[in-house]
Amino acid sequence: MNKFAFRTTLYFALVTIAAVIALSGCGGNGNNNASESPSTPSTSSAPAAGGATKEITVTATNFQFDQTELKVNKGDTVKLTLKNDNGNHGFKIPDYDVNLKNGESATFVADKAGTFDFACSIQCGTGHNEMTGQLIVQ
Ligand SMILES: [Cu+2]
Repeated sequence: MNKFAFRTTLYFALVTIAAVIALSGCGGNGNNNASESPSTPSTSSAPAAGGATKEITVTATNFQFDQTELKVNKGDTVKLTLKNDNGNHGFKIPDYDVNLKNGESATFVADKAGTFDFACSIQCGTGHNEMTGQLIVQ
């Protein structure tokens, strides 16, 4: 009885040691992979957040904007301000959820490349429909 119990205990002890060695080997590899994976996305997202900051003031008159083409680089932080010299005009870029009234500013990250229309957002008079332009994110 005692001998049998001792052998059984010894057997389980050996199995347990073998299992611990096997698990620690796998666990070591798993930990290395896990610590590399999170660092990869954080380095790749860093350049997007590190773009330049561009401050652009668009001046509106009856019936045009002083700039019809705004060029920025993808990843830039853009601070847009609308200034009305005469008339009552707004400034909208629907694709970037920008809609400004006179004197207002909007700051956004140009994270989508492409050409996006902007336009006057206030029905300002006869020339309203000609008050358009494009934001070019390259
Ligand atoms: Cu208008």
